[in-house]
Amino acid sequence: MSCVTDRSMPFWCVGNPLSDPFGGAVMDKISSVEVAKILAWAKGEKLIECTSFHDDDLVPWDPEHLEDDLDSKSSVSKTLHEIKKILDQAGIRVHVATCSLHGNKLFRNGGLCNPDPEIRALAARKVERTLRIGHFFGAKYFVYWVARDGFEVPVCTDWTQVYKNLADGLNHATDYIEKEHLTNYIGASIEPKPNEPRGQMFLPTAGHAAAFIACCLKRPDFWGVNPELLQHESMCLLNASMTAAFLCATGKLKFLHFGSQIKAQFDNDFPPLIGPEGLKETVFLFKTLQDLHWKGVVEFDCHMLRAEGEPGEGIARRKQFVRNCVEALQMAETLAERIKAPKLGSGAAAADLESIRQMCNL
Ligand code: GLO
Ligand code: MG
Repeated sequence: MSCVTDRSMPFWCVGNPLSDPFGGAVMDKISSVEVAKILAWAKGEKLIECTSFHDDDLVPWDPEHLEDDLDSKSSVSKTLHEIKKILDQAGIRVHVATCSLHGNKLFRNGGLCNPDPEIRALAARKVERTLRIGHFFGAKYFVYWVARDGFEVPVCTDWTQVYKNLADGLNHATDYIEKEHLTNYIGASIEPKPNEPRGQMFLPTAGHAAAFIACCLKRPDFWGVNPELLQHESMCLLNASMTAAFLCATGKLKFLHFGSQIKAQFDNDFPPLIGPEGLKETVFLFKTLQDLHWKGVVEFDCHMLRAEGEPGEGIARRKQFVRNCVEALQMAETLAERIKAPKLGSGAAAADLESIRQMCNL
């Protein structure tokens, strides 16, 4: 039995024109409306049920007009309505609204944890606008990804303020949800990451995030964690099955971000099962989730390989990318189902070999 209730493909993964720190975009940039049309196609093909977005994926942000979404005559409001019409007609639900606090250079030294109170206030207003946009689309979750809330040089970091500022920023988000009656949100989630874009991030692992929620936030039951497996775990040599099991045991596993990764490298964000490593970890992850009877949303958070982009063929390549992700997820689940319960205590090496034999039908 599949543990995946819904498959989500975010705007930022489909829209990506494939640039990296060493070279520019290889594919055509497409508008958020065009991304919505690709998602609508994917829903029609029965590949996905939902999507997610950063505010900036849909519409530009102007710090001089912090409430442009509320002005029905603004181009922001018009674009949001246009996108909603496409998603609604296709029957795509919105899973997550997340606030981009990493792209704009104003947030280069952090968003909610920025040492400058004026930038923190601006970040809070951007979060409010994102929450309103998410409400408009009926998003189920608000997500905080640590992004630029981190450091390179510990002695330049005001450790007396970091976690207080972070708690204030996240509590402000839930206060705003309550005050404005944004009842579409059934929860909020923290996405931990060890590093990149900062040298170190303030919530590097699922354990840090879960402890922070329990000890520092006003509404711990509303908050959970969405780990990114394999990428963020494998970057710091943690094991995806253990993270999933830990979050299930603590009742904090909200949903998964899913992709593939070479261990201890920069954030590869390879599509699932793609790349030289990770097949076994991915299959074992789904076996663990099946054994734990977890059921939930799997959201692809990965990107086409830059080498696979083809100038002039952006739409077709993007559609193929969505299909590949979904097929890889099905393969991982099918392989996980093939593994019969290993005899616990039978010797780790023997159990491991047996699972490979079953997976590969040997
Ligand atoms: C980057 C993260 C990022 C988040 C996204 C949602 O490494 O995975 O893509 O998932 O901003 O909050
Ligand atoms: Mg992610």
